[in-house]
Amino acid sequence: MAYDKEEINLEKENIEVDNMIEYAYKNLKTKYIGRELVYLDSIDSTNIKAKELAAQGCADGAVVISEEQTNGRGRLGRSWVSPKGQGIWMSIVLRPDIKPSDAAKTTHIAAAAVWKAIYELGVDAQIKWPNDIVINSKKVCGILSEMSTELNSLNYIVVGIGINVNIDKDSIPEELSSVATSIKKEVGKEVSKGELLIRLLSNFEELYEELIDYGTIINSINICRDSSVLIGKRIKVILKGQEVEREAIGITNEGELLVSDDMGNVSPLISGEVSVRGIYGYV
Ligand code: BT5
Repeated sequence: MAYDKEEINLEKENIEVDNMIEYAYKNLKTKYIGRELVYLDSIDSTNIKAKELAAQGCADGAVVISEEQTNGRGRLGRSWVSPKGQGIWMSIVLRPDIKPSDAAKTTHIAAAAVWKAIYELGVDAQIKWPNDIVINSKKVCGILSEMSTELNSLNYIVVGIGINVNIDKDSIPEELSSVATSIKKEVGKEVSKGELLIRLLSNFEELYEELIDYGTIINSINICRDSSVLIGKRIKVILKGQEVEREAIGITNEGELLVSDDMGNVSPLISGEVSVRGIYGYV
């Protein structure tokens, strides 16, 4: 793993962390995901930094991870709260030879990889299509995939993943307390960020290889289906500003959410075009 000493200022700043990076450095067994690792104490957004590095030619699978983000970003210009030392705030740079229209598949791969990593630590979570992981109906992780394209070709994808790992109840802003939670809050004890990180990176690599080798994401989609919090529920779909009620009935092999209206007409929703909010509370 390339370890960017320039960017590591643990000693200089005398920061105490739970050895996440040291642990990952010793235990990570991936072939290329996370082998180039840029570790930061603080950054505006790891996605912004990852895009800069991607434009400068960093390796496929390079990871940017920061102890805190001062301007973490969600979708559609929303913000992502990223308090220092309490979560995994990271971005993966990918250079797959796929069509730009397939880039959104990396969000499903990331969702499945996060879900599996949390599950391997003994915690039961669910996936809320397309980009959230929830525990007990509250959001514990969000994913933001962004891409750079030229005409019909893809330069790179940046997959941003934010996981609330050891956030204390008090560190979640009041306005988010009804929708957000952390793994620590749900299981009642601290979780190793290092262990979660290496499991996430190795799950990601394994699931991503299916896309590279076969052009499919069946293994990821099966995880998204099996742990889906939406399938079988009535949901609100905000489609071009219009709010309608539908039943979520499945997820296609391509990653679209299948919804049915009251007449039984089934249509696929593509991530990015819609915003899904449940009728009862957040989910
Ligand atoms: C997301 O957007 O869920 C994508 C979040 C991606 C964050 C990662 S962190 C590393 C990388 N670098 C970045 O700058 N971003 C990525 P969206 O579905 O739009 O959800 C955003 C909404 O989630 C906000 O409007 C809040 O309501 C809520 N939210 C904000 N911070 C949260 C947190 N820490 N935990 C749970 N919910 C949060």
